[in-house]
Order: sequence, then structure tokens, then C-alpha cells
Amino acid sequence: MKTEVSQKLKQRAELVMPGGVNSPVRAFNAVNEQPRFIERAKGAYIYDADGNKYTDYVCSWGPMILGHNDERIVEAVKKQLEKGMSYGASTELEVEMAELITSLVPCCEKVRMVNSGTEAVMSAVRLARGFTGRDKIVKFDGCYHGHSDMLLVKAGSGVLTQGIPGSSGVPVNCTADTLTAKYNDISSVKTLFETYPDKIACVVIEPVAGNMGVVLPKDGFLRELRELCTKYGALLIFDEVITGFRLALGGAAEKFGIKPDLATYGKIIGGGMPVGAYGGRGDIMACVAPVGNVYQAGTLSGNPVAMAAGIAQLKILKEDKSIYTRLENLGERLRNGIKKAAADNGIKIKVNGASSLSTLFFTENEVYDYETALLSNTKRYSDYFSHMLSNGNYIAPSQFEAMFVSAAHTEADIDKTVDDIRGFFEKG
Ligand code: HOZ
Repeated sequence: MKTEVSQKLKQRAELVMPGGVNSPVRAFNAVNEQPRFIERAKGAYIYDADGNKYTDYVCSWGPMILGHNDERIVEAVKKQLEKGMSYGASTELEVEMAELITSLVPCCEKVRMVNSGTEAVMSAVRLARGFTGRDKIVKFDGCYHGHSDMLLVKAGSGVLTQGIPGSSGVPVNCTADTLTAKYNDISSVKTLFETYPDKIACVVIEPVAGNMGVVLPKDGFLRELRELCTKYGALLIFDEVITGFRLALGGAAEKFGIKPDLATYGKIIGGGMPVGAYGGRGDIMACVAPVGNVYQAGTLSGNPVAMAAGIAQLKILKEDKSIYTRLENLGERLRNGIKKAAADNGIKIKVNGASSLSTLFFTENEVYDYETALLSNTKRYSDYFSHMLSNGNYIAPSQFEAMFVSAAHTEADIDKTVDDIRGFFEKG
């Protein structure tokens, strides 16, 4: 496979950008590979600057749920571009977007648009603190909620990939009120509530974790979390940046039948444009300025081009009910295919997944939290990644991320990828 152009671009990039990237995971450090510079994408495929074609299982980390460059979304963007890119003022588009979200997600009575998932969670936590008048927050080891100071504690995604406990540059005071619990271990949450019964503002969780690899909540875990939050007067925040509009139209909240007080969303509601949002109970959202005293703002929040793209995507998801069934089926096909290929070759691995999200963990153990995810053999993942890349599969460049399937993937795409995985297992 030719990689000369990407290599040259990497050299240029490294001269002017830290690590040559704008987000650490992209540097491919954890998989000991040359990052591919992407030139274009269409449907289930992306093409790099050397002209190589890959079936894409990163899908921009989630938003390309319909595949890349869906014509209906491109049309909506083009139409808006002709009318202007940013006004820094209110538009009908943002009203339409808010109407869509509040009608599709039962827990969102009101919603506020922001520009990224990081911003969404950061704002939701501030709101929870403002609403409850409490300072402490609970997060789970291995969950990643963006890169705001207070949440960079035992975080997943790039932090976990780099093998660092948090980030330097975060003042101790910023994380002093961040308490951590173990994913799927309700007793660890109970202990925190018993220790600080009237001090915890919120519990923030990825209802299906996607940033330590995919980790599912055990039966009853989210329900017990809901009950504990209610009992102690803390808010439950679902970080649905990955799961929102992906596991179902109403996200994990709908899939598991749990109503959080607040929920956060990311890039998927922008159809690929930089977008985020947080929403929830009307009485809580009433604390946000200008109605209430919790301040949060942004010139580009509700940007008209991003809204146009997002509205187009959400409308398609709303109208075509077959999409979620298709995603479930493709995800199942992928996971079953991987499991069979492993079993046929006597390879012991674990495959976690929900609908179109999956992770192949190189470990024999069940993966149900941060510690069990860390038992994975990352060197083996790295070898697997290289094998997959050289066979035209663009998967997450880290063991601790998810594999995304879009509605543009075909059964033949999945079967070809499974064959390539089988090829890796056959090597022993
Ligand atoms: N896990 C991240 C998205 N949820 C990866 C994206 C990035 O850091 O670039």
C-alpha cells in the first residue's frame, strides 16, 4: 500500500502542529502506524491522499450514521451556504432543531445548542451545580466526557490510549470535587453518596461506554443509578455524545428506558458539522441564562450551516424507521462474524457491542469496566490494526475506542471485513 503522500503530509504537519495532529488519537501512536491523511469520503468508504480506499469503521467517531456525504445532507448544507454561514443571531433553523430534539428525546423538554460534546458536558455539569447548589460530581473510571478540566480524571479515549492518568495543566482544585466510581459497580456509587449525602450535584455517565472500548451497562445498573440520584437529590446526566440518535432515536435513554435529568449530545446532531447540545427537564433548563443565572454562551452555537446539516440528518433518521433495524443487523453480523472467526481459529477474545457500536478486545476476560478493559493486550491490537489497515479497513487506532457501522455499509462490506479479521486470526 502506498503511503508516501501521507508520510510527507505528516512531516509537514509535525512542523506546525503538536504531534502533527489536532486530536491525539489521530496520530496513530498507540498502533505504531503512519496516520493516513484523508482526502475524501463517500458512503461507507474513505480515501486517503495516496489514493487508498478503506471501508470506514470510525465514521468520524459517530456522526456519519448515514455514511459519508449523504446527498440529502450535502444539499441542505449547500442551500444554507448560499444564505450565509454565521450570523451570531437567532434563526428559524435552530428553533426547528430544538423542536426536533425535544420531540424525539423524551428526557429533553428544553435544549441548548453548543459546538462540541466537550462543551455540552461541561455546560451540563455547570448547570447541575447551579441547580442543586452543590459542588461535587461523580464520573466513572474509563468514561470520557471531553477535555474540560474537571472531567479529565481517569478518563477514557485518548487519555487512556496515551496511558496517562489525566492531564498536566489541570489545577488540583479543578478536580478536587470530581469523585470517581467504578462502571457497573453500584456499590461504589452508593459509598460516595453515603459519604457525601448532600454534596453531590450530579452523576455523569456514558450509558453505554464507548471510550474505553464499548462497555455495556449490566442489567439494572442504570436503573439503580437513577434511583440513587433521585434518593440523594443529585441529577443524573447521560452523556449521549456517542449513543444519542445511534442506539435509537431517543438514544440509550430510550433503549434502556431510563430518564436522566439532563442529557448531552455531540457531532451526530450536526451530521458531521461541529455541534453539541445539552437538554433536559424544563425546571433545570430554566436555570440557564438568560432565564436563570447559570451562564453559558457561544457565537457559533446553533450555527445555521451546522443546524441545516443536523436537521437533514435527524429528519432522515426520524422518517426512515428501517435505519435502526439495519444498523442493529449489521452490528450483529459483524460481532457474530468476529466471534466465529476467533472460535474457528482457537483465538480467545471478547467482543462487546450494542447495535452499530462494537469493540473487539484482545483479552479472554469479560470486559465490564475500566480495569477489565485495561487487561487487553494492546500490542496485539496494534498488530491487528496494521493488518486491517493494510487490507483496506479503517478502524479505531486504539483498543479503547468503538467500531462504528453506518447505514451505508452493506452486508458485503461487513463480510469482507470479517474475512480480513479471520485472516489476522489465522496468522495465530
Ligand atoms: N473517543 C473520541 C471520540 N469520542 C475520539 C476522538 C478524538 O479524540 O479525536
